Amino acid sequence: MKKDASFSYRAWLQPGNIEKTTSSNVFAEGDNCSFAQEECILGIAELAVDCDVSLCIDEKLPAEGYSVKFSENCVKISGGCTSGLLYGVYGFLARVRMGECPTTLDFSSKPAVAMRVINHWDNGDGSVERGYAGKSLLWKDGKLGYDLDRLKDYARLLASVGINQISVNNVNVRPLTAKLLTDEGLKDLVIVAEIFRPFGIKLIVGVHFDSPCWIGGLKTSDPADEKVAVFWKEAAARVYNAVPDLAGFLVKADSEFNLGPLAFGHTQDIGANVIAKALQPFGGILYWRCFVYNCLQDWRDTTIDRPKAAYDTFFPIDGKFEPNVILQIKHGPSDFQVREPNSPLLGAMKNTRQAIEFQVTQEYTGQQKDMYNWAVQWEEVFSQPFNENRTTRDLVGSGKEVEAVVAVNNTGDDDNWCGHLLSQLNLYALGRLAWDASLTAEAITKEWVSLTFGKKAEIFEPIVKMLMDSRHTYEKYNAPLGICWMVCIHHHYGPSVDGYEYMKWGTYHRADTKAIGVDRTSKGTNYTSQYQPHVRDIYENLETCPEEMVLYFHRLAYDHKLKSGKTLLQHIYDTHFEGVEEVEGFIKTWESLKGLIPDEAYTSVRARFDMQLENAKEWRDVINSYFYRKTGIADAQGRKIYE
Ligand code: GCV
Repeated sequence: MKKDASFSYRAWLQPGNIEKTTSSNVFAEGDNCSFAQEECILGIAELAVDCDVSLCIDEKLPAEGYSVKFSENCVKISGGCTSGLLYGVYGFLARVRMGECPTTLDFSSKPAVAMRVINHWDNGDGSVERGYAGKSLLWKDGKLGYDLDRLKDYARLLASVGINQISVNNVNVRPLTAKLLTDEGLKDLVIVAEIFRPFGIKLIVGVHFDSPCWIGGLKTSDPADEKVAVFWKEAAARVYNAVPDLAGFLVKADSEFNLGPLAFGHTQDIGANVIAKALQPFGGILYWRCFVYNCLQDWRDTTIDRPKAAYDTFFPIDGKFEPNVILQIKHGPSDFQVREPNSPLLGAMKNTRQAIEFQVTQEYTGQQKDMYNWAVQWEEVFSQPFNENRTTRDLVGSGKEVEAVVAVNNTGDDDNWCGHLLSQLNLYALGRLAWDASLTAEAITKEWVSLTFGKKAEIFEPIVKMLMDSRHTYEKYNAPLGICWMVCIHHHYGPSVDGYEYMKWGTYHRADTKAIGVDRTSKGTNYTSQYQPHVRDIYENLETCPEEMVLYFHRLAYDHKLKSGKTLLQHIYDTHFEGVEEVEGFIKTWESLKGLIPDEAYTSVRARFDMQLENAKEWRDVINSYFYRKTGIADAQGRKIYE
């Protein structure tokens, strides 16, 4: 039984979240509308606008694009294909829900990138790696298992923001999920594909590089071995026989204890190409992740610098990949930290297809206990320069250099999908930015708030403001100025300044009593040389390096004067005090909404703020005490710092 009467279960365009007024007629012109028709009619009938609506396919439109136009007392929604039509209906519903009058509508839209992808890090036992919203929506008891209605609602949520591919299992493939390539596993995959297909969403399967041994009975997974090539060909044929419209496979190799080509003395292209060739007869894509680094580093060795790993591994083999390989590159060279520069690999390879990878789930950004608007950070990511003429937004917006936007999802079987109700915004934002990279975080935030809470100023304005502030507030009480990684080890919530400092993972701040940071300029690890010359020069020079990430590139003394005139140390103290005060401010704002928004929404978010406040205080006190103890220098304002 659907629970869509409950606020927490609902999200932006779910039927039931849309107010009914009067009824309208919906006409579908031509049989080829039928695929999306049921969903379109359902949505429009729920909305019930005061005019008729006609739906049609217009092949002259861009394939997934659409147009919406009112004329002669009828809103005509046309899509370039059935998915385009569906996106047109969602676009129409969103505009009306946001207060536009159907009779004035005249707009068209098309996606910037062809592949708009959500990766699930869901395990066969129903747990979700870095998941903060309950159990998996897709897996139960060792196999694909789900609540059918819920999964359909989920498909609608994703399609309503233009997502068109999802991977169904964790990139850290374990024996249970490796079975997806077997006849047994495929039975379930067929059913899941049927649920997502009407919403224009294709499935991706995460596969383990060692599958030839794990499930193929071979003694090696060496990609140069002929038997291994045969294994992959047979596996691909079997999967495509069951799910002919599968988008492809996704591989995490040579990373965090997952086997890869390196183990057999090969470069990444040799490993990827054997699988890619097996997918070619079926038009399948191979997403190959670039998160390749040595996670067994010696912290004493200052010559190795983890952020250099992806570029060092992949740039030299640009052009060597099969045409159906897409390299999936995390947006930053570290790992979805609160502040880091963009990966120098993005856009650098001229002859290799690329995807940018984001995290919607809040692994390092408050784990859906703390409010965090990723869209603000993604806008900053898109605004970073690629060279003197272009930004990352241009690489994505052209749909050429970066052909796919991928993100690790933040949903689970919690009633409100995301654990923190306000984290729904992040999933919404990801879809919107993948569709149109030129959208601002503010525009997207306003859309989501108005779709979710309505547009009454006394509700709309404070919620938008809080969400817009949330990323910088979180950053204030987190690791300072792009230093990264001061988190508790393994689970990554809360502060532990030296948690990773003497470990193998390559994530060091190297703080001593005088200074902090790793010199990544040409005088240090020379990481800066991986950027295009214009950008390299910006980061190389302390004067031009953006201050908010200065500690990513430079090692600085605590008494270094920042542009504000404050010392580095005083900046650290101030921001950590401010972060807590701002969270206290969020709580006051939220409390002013009591009675104005549904109780369930009010109560659940209010409870999250208690957790956030505790976290912010913990960060403030641990970070400030750490630096006070290192330096012995007191806060200029004499505030309480624990000794
Ligand atoms: C799926 C980080 C996370 C891991 C994750 C990995 C990845 O290291 O902590 O949980 O593994 O990134 O992106 O593969």
